[in-house]
Amino acid sequence: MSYRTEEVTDVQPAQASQPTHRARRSTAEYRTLDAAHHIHPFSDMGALNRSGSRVIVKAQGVYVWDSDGNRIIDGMAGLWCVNVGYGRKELADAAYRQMQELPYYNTFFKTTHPPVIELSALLAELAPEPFNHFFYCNSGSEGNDTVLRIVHQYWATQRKHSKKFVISRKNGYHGSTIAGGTLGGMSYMHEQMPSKVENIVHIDQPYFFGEAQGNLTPEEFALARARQLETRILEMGAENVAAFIGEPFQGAGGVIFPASTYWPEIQRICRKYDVLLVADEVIGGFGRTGEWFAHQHFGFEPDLITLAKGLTSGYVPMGAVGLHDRVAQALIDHGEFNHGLTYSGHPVAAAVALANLKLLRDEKIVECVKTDTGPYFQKTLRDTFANHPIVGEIAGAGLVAGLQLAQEPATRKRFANGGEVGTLCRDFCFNGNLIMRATGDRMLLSPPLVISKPEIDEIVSKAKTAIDATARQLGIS
Ligand code: PXG
Repeated sequence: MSYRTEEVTDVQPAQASQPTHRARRSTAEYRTLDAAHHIHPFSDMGALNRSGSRVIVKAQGVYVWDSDGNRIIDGMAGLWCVNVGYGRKELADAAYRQMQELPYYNTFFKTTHPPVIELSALLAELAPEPFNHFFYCNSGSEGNDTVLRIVHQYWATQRKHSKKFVISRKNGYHGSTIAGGTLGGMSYMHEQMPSKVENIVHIDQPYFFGEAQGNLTPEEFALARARQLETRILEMGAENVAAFIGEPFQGAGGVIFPASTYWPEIQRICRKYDVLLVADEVIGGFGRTGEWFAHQHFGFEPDLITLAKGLTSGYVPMGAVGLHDRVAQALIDHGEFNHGLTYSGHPVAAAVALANLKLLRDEKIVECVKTDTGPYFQKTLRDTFANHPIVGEIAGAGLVAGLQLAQEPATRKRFANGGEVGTLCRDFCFNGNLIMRATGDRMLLSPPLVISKPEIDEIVSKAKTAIDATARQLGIS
C-alpha cells in the first residue's frame, strides 16, 4: 500500500438541506488514489487512469458539484435513478432513524420487520391492481436473476417442466450478473462472458430509426418485430418457452420507444402461447414516463415486474420483483421457494424506499411529470431539435428522451462511426457542465423527476450548444 487513507470523522446526522461538502483532498490527490486502487465499472482503466476521473463531491436538487467547484446539471438522475432529486432530508432521516432502531434483521426464518411490511403494502397500493406481492433484493441485476428463479418455479408448480426457455431482445439491458448479462442483448458483454446462463435466446429489437427497411411505417415495423416473438415460439415449440422479458422502452440501449402497436402484440402472443410476460421496469418504473410504471404507458399487463433504481431514488441500493396475483398464488400454494439474499428486504433500504415512495406520492411528483414537466420537456426538445441538421429522431415520454444523431436525418442515414460521434457530443456536454449519456450515436436524457421548467430550459439549451458544436466539428451545418 503506497497511500495513507484518511479517516473521515465529521459525518453528521441528516442535515442535508444545503450541500456542505468540505474537500478533504485536492482533485489531483483524489485522482491519484482512485487510479491506484479503484477499478471502475464498464471502463477501460488504462485510458481512464491516464485522463483521470471527474470527482463528484456533493449534490443538491438536479445539480452535482465536482471537486474543482464546477456545478453540473444532471441530465441523467445519476444513473437513471435519483427520481426525487438529491439532498432530500426525508430519506436521510428515514435511514438514520432505522439504523438506530433496527439496522439489520433477516426475513428468512419466520421473521419480518415493520419497514419491509410497510413498503410491501405501499407498493401494492401504488402498483396496478394485480400486483400485490413483492420479493426484495439489492439491485436490478439481482431482480432479473430472481425473475428467472420465479419463472422456473412457476412452471414447476404448473407441472410444465419443459417450459425452460426465456426469450429476450438484442440490445436490451437487464444487468450485469451472469444471468442479467445473458438476458441482456449487449453483444460486447456476451463476448466477455464465455460462460452464460442456459436456455436464453434473443430476438431483434424494435429500433425503427436504425433497423427498419423499406417503406414500413413505425407501427408496421413494430408489429413485424413483435411477430418475431411468435415465429421464435413456434420454432422452439410453445411447450418449451417459459417467458419473454423486455424493458417497456430500452434505456441503456438508447431510449428506444417502440410504436404503440408493439406491446399489445407482444402481450397477445404471450397469452396465446402461455408464455409469462416480464416487464423490466428498472428504469421505467416510479414515474419516469409520467405513469407509475412504464408498462402502463404502453398499455399492457405483465406477469412479473423488475424494480430497482427509482424504488429508493438511488439513495441506498434496493431491487425488487413484483408478482402478478396468479404467479404469486402459484408460489404461495406450492411449498418452498428456494431463493433469498442476506439483505432481502433490508430494513434501512426498505425505510428509505418507503420515504421515497411517499415523497413521489404525496408531492404528486408522478402526476406533475405526466401533466406538466413531462409534456414541457418533450415539447421543448421537439421545438429545439425538430429541424436540426444532425438530429434524426426525438424519442421519449415524460422525463426520458433519446436524441438520435444522424448524418442525414431525412433518409435515416446514421454515422458510420456512430459511437465516436456520441462520445464527441457527450464530451461537449460535460465541458458545458451538462451530464448527458451517449449510447452509440443516441444522446440520452433522464433527469430527476423534480426538475423545474427553468432547469429543463437549461438542460435543453446546453444540449443544443453541445449538439451544435458536434455538428460544427463534423463539418455539417
Ligand atoms: N434492468 C434494466 C432495464 C437496467 O437499466 C438493470 C436491469 C440492472 O440494474 P443494476 O442495479 O444491477 O445495475 C438496469 C441497470 C447505463 C447503465 O449506462 C444502465 C444501467 C446500469 C448501469 C449503467 O445506461 N441499468
